[in-house]
Amino acid sequence: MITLHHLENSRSIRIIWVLEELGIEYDLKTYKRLPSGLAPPELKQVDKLGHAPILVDGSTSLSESGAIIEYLVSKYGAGNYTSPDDVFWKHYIEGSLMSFCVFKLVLSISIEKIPVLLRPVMAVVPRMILSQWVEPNLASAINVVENQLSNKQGWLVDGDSRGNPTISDFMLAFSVDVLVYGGRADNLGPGLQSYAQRLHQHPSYVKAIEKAGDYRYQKKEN
Ligand SMILES: N[C@@H](CCC(=O)N[C@@H](CS)C(=O)NCC(=O)O)C(=O)O
Repeated sequence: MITLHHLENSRSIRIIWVLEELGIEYDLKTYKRLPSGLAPPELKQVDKLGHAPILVDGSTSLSESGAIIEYLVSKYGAGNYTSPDDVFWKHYIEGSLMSFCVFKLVLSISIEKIPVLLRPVMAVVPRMILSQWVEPNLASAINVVENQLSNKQGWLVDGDSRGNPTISDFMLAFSVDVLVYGGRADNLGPGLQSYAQRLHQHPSYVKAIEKAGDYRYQKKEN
């Protein structure tokens, strides 16, 4: 039996989606973040890295969402859910796009935690890092994805031969949610916006969100 160790409001939604899309049976163990935003210490007892997601399949225990997705698709995907183009996107999404998303989130939160009266002085350095390094890099990473998605009606690399999402989409979904619904990115292009809408109507993704517990990265109902 497969067990997925999932942290609320996190990348581990990617793995819930893969499990739902591939129709794999699994146990879901959901953890809440500590008030600091970190994962609770119990996750370290499952895997020494202590980060979500962690997948346990019999005697195999894996962390790193990209590795878990590749493992599930190659073991349970019956040759589907892949495209030769995944090689670039799976690394670009986690290595470049997500890195700059995380830098932006961490620096923005740290600035917000500085008492308002002290911000003009104490926020000078984090604001400089944000404006000179993080934001330009994040904007160009977003642009790379937007260019790929513009004029597309389907998946990031057009799906597999049966029209299923591929590894690129399983990786991208969380980044799209953070960008489109996370409230910290302005002026996103129509490619990302419409991809987010399609994703949130895709049955297995809808199911993944239902199962994910607290998940703040979704369209707010008016
Ligand atoms: N590159 C890793 C990132 C793992 C990671 O940082 N997970 C976050 C959730 S999005 C986490 O566990 N955060 C809690 C913490 O840092 O304590 C992956 O793709 O799995």
